[in-house]
Amino acid sequence: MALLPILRYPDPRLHKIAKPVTSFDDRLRKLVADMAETMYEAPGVGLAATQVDAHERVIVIDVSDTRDQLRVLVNPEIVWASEDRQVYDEGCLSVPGIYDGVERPARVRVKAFDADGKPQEFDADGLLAVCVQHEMDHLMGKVFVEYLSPLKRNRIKTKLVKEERELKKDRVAVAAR
Ligand code: K1U
Ligand code: ZN
Repeated sequence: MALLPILRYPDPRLHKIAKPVTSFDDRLRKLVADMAETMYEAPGVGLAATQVDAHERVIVIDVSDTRDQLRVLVNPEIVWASEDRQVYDEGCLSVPGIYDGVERPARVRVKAFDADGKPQEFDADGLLAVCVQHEMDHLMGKVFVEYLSPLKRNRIKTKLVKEERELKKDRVAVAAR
């Protein structure tokens, strides 16, 4: 298994649209295992393949307190969404340190495959519903800050670009030692 680098907003690769998985093979199982390790280490409750620069419809999620209930969603689809909506303070491993409220359907029904190609269907509410929708947005090239006002989004972009510049400077200084 391996830890994968997570793309940081505003990296343009976060806006690529992921393609459906066509082969349920060892390569897919390795991607899933590496994504799960990366999500647990971050730590996060979800991760989409887009965030690790793999543009395939693959998501890992674990919203359990015990961190032992991994869900692998390959080619996920939302087949039903409730009319009632909830606002949740979302975070994102690609937008570190930023949390803000996003309104989405409170409950969804999801169809997907696991890493072996076995079909699954389940209803989600609470954090699981939020997380599934947030990760499925990533697969469509959408980052949660796009739900915020242009003013907030631009402030976040400026902050993260500055942080990235500082991180790069630090890396150069360490390499030159
Ligand atoms: O997509 C991602 O970057 C993962 C993201 C998922 C998410 C969290 C909350 C609301 C919507 C989507 C995260 O996991 S951010 C980190 C986080 O919220 C968290 C980390 C450890 C324990 C509990 C929460
Ligand atoms: Zn995210």
